[in-house]
Amino acid sequence: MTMTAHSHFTTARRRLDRSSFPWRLYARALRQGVWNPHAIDFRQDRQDWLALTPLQQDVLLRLTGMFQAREEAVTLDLLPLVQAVAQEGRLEEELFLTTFLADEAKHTDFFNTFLEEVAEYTGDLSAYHQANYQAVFYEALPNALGRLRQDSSPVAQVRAAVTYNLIVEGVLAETGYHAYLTVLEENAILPGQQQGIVHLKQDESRHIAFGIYLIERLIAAEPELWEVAQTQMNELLMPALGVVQETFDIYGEAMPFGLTPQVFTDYALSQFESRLNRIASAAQMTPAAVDRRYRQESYD
Ligand code: MN3
Ligand code: FE
Repeated sequence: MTMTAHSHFTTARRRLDRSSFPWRLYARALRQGVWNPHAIDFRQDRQDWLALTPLQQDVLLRLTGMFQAREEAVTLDLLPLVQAVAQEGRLEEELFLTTFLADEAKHTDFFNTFLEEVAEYTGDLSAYHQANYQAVFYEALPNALGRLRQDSSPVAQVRAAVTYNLIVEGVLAETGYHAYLTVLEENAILPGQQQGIVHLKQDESRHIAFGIYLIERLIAAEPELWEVAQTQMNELLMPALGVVQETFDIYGEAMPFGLTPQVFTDYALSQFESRLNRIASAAQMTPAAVDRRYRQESYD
């Protein structure tokens, strides 16, 4: 569908729907999403970095190398979803999505700043992208989102949101930052990096909330899409968990910081399961009931 003319403007016919979930997410982004990676003081982080062992540095560089490319990927790949939502004239959703894309750009900048100011790393991080990581970030994510350029059908939107919000952000980003922050806190290192990760976690939680909302909205309108969502999740859950496993396999018993794969996978799976249940419930609801549930829930 190519839009060549506007039939009307939402804000001419009505005012912004401020009790809608997407508008409330947008309002939250206006309050919470205003942080500046360049205002973070990384001086102590640099001192801490120099006191780490080479193996500890290698683990943190590997994680950063994975986080960095992931943030770049989600920055590069989001636009077709924004466009699909815009084409449907969903103004409140698009307002939120403008903050979403800016958040991802900021996250890309944040890890880059860490590499420059703390690790002072000038090498190529691609070697840290192993087979499962490549399957998700080099293939599955750009495929699912890029598809929307030719086909913005509800099926393609569900596949895109499951891939982007539930797997890449839900299983991988959220879990990665949770475990990473736990390590930094327990070892009392990298205070600037800790501050940034706290912001990133808040940002990601808004993004994931939007993705779940989008998937529920689509499934409530077309319950058959629940099958599509499940198939997409089942296809991607193994490579996503494989990203964790292949990272631990590199270090074996020598893994520093007392890190275990369970810290990652237990958290990932419990978050994933509760979201799955929530989405499954939308398949039994009318679009109006889903909308009402979101309006009634407190999220401020
Ligand atoms: Mn991000
Ligand atoms: Fe995100």
